[in-house]
Amino acid sequence: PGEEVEVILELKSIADVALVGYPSAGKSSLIAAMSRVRPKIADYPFTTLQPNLGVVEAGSVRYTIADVPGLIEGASEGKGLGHEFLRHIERCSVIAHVLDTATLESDRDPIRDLEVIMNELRAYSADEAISGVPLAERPQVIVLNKIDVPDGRELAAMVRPDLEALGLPVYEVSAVSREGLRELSFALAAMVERERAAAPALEKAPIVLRPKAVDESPFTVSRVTDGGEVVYQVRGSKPERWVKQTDFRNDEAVGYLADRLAALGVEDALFEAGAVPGSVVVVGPLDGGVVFDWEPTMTAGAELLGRRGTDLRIEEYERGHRATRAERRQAFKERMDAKAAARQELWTERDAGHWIDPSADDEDME
Ligand SMILES: Nc1nc2c(ncn2[C@@H]2O[C@H](COP(=O)(O)OP(=O)(O)OP(=O)(O)O)[C@@H](O)[C@H]2O)c(=O)[nH]1
Ligand SMILES: [Mg+2]
Repeated sequence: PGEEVEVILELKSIADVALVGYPSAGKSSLIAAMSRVRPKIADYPFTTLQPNLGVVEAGSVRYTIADVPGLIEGASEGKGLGHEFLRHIERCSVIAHVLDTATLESDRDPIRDLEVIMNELRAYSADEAISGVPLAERPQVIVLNKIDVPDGRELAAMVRPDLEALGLPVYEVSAVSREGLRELSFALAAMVERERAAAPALEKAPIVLRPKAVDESPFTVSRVTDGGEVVYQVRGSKPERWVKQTDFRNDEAVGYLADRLAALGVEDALFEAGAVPGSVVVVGPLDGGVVFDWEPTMTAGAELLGRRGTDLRIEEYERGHRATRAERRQAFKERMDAKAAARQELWTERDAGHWIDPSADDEDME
């Protein structure tokens, strides 16, 4: 029989380089200028809602580049579909921050923009099993875009020293005039090659499927016919393990096993399956399991009837033992008779007032 499993597979875009930045920074314009993809470009935020994937050729190096939808402050908390978008960066080994230099009139500037995005990357807890390195710790570059705009070029020159002070390579480009793009694409190619050499196993990592744990029944009881004989078969890792661990020469151990099986519900299940005292019960496989003639534990009476465990007769089953089953049944019957007699004696004593049954009903206490 096969096993039923539940699997969640998540597809994440995979690219060597992720273009990351505020909406309208020019990410789609850049991927269009550097590769053959032609994504939608517009002057309103969140034009891109699904990443576009492009192939860049720089000399002999081919690598993929993705323009991730724009991020805003609070993206790591889900703002502006932040989770959705940050997820796409997870399987990119190099992060290129695209900063808009044509923002002079607004309340934004490249330095502040970078800080915001960096904070979001730091706050985003990626799926370590898939991505390995936290986003904020991946190799990063700064791309100052829109230097074709006069104010943009000026602003880029102003902020460059501060950005370089962060230890990140800085490239001034224009997706419109294509200035600086060749240099940028070769620089990215070199970074990608370094990453590929450093982590060759990343893409080839084996796919691990973790089946969701199912709350399965700890055992099954089935009524089977074995060689013309009706046998109640108990299967289940717990009962089978317990039986294997039991030393059947030790009455205490056998009693303990009986208690555990009863607590697990095996007795009730046997009753339900139609087993009666004396029925043949096999715990484990029919061949090689442990077989015994079933004698239900006497929940209230067991303590009163002598040493713990003497009631339950269990024998390790081996091939060839079946012939003796009739004898064992006979012995069992005799023991049951003896027990019935002992029980009768106890009741007689109780009725005579020698002792009080603590489990008896109130009316019996009178
Ligand atoms: N002058 C100038 N404008 C640019 C440049 N790059 C992009 N733009 C303009 O900036 C606007 C936004 O460009 P997109 O490429 O759509 O920006 P995006 O980063 O992909 O934006 P979202 O998809 O919304 O995140 C468009 O009007 C572009 O024409 C550039 O280098 N120079
Ligand atoms: Mg876009």
